[in-house]
Amino acid sequence: FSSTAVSSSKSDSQSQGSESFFRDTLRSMETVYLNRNPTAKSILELVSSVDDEQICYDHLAFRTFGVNGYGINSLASLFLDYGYTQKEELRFPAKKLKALWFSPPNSSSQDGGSGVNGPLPRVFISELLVDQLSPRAQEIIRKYTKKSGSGNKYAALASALGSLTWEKPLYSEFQQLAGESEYSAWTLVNGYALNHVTISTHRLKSNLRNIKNLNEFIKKNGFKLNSDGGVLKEFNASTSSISVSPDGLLLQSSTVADSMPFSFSDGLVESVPCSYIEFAERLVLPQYKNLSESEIKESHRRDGFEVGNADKIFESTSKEQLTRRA
Ligand code: OOG
Ligand code: NI
Repeated sequence: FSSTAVSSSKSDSQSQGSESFFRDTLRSMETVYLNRNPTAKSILELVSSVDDEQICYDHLAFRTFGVNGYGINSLASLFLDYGYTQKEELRFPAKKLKALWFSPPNSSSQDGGSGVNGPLPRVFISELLVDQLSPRAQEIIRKYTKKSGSGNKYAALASALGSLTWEKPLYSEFQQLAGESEYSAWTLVNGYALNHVTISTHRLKSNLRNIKNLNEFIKKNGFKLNSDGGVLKEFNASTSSISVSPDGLLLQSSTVADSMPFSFSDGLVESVPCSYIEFAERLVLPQYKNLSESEIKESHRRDGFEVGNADKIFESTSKEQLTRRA
């Protein structure tokens, strides 16, 4: 017999089984996210209620501590094992972060489904460059990751369960980190939890497929969008919450994160930022401009991420945004 035939049929049956396990894992991560973030849940319900929309996720995003095996790779291994491909690295020197994004396997089925049942999303994973923080901040992060033992090996499991792999910190430690890096404080109390899902606006059917219309709709329904809110932005109010890549083809916006009470190990219960929801519109690449509407596939659109856009989206969990009026 031909060994290639045997191995290909074997891998076919393997990818069937593994895809459903993989999607179940994503579904658990999503359930944790929806239970903790009422704004994200309401917005997903609201958008799907508009002419029975099927929602496609553009990407899922996670945050990690880049220290002792707790960085990007601790979560990326799940996605790589289930057929994702590592793509470009992005750097954010001021925030002391780096990120990698991963493209989904194109073998994925269920193109008609919604959310985690739909086309598999891209994945964006960032990590804090812990070595660059102050000695005090490093001490806190190293203390908890060390206490976590081999927790980094169970990053995906922790995300699916909604558990921290380390002990809960003291409130004073959370505050210390928040003063230096909001990202580090967020990661200390949220761990590997899904940071956001992103609605792919161009794959909606109603006029909400235009991100401007979607933003107006979200605001009209009483939700607050992440924006710089700076004086200069006031002159440009209609677009202030939308980030546009230099090529003009990737448009993104996001809500301000919800907050939840968190029980710190010293008994204090304080409100901490959780997750947010993002919107992304990917326009058709210039070389495919002549394709008809029905011929346009996701692969004909602007792919990837953009440092300038991401830099602003990271602010969705910042204190400045959470305490902003209107
Ligand atoms: C990620 C922010 C960047 C994007 O799509 O560029 C991002 C985060 O807040 O962890 O989501
Ligand atoms: Ni994002």
